[in-house]
Amino acid sequence: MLIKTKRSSELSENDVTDEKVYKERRKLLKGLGFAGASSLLVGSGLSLNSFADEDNSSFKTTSLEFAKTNAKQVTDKLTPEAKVISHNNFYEFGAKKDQPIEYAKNFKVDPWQLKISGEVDKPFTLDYDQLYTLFDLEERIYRLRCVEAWSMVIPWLGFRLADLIKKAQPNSNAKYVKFKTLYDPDQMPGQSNRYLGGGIHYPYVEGLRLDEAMNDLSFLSVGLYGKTLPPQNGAPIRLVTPWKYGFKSIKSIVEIELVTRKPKTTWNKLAPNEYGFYANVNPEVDHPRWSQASERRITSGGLFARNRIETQMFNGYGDDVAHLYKDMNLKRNY
Ligand SMILES: Nc1nc2c(c(=O)[nH]1)N[C@H]1C(S)=C(S)[C@@H](COP(=O)(O)O)O[C@H]1N2
Ligand SMILES: [Mo]
Repeated sequence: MLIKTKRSSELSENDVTDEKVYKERRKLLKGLGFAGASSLLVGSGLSLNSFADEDNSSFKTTSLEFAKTNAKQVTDKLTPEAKVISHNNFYEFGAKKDQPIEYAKNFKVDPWQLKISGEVDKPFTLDYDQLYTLFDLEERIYRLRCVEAWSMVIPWLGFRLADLIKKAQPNSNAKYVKFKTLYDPDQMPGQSNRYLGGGIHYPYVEGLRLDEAMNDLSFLSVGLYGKTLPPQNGAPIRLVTPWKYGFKSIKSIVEIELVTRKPKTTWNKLAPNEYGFYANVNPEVDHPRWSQASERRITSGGLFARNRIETQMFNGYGDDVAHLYKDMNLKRNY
């Protein structure tokens, strides 16, 4: 069983959520011997879908064991799981928010291969099971701020991107990290149907500067709300960079390559004046077509809930990341 020591400055899960359902489910899982029994249930054929309440996807998610605490928790109320898994941007499965849950429900994630290559001394490839077993999984509750000015608070499960990169031993030519989503038009209807796929040129690609990638906040997520990722959220593995607009958090990754030159990125190629390489959340730099000063927080409230909040610089993570950009003009490097 995996226990991580808790720093006194850290908040526990109790401090950050009153999501009773979430806790009840965890208790239930523990009671049934799921959490902590075998180190991992992935691939065992066991499914928790039978009591995964309102989930209407036929995709099976599985409980994962993880450490409960870490350094980066936020005090915001969690966005309910039902909303996290039904309001998505994943254009490979349709450009409308309610399409991915429908079009991704038969997405096959096992077998999977994630390749780490490029300017490294020890390239390697992970298979599906290794995504969950290579590193201890921990929970990170992060804000996710979409460039479209809505946001959520999501309890992710996963591990530091830095841990994966260190394992590959980058050489001195490695300056950037390039990410690629699966290209499989047979499974991803948006990749062959321009209308569904929003005019994006696939595969979806993203990139980070190496120091951004090595920052403690940069996270590879393999789960949310205690279970493996549903496909619409980027199964089996996706990036989460919480101080950047959501489009940097590339889903269903098959390749991570260490490179020397700044990689091209999907939204920047599509509309370079609207979406930059850095894409740091910044309330002072508006999108050409709308303000970034505030956002709509997606909560348990209904349509008329008062959920308009001010957007924070670096999405509130400035203490961790502002130093990465200290000599940069953030208006120019948007
Ligand atoms: N491959 C891929 N990754 C993607 C996207 C996408 O369309 N394709 N959408 C991005 C955008 S715009 C956002 S806001 C987040 C949404 O993540 P979520 O659906 O898990 O909330 O995923 C990002 N990752
Ligand atoms: Mo987004």
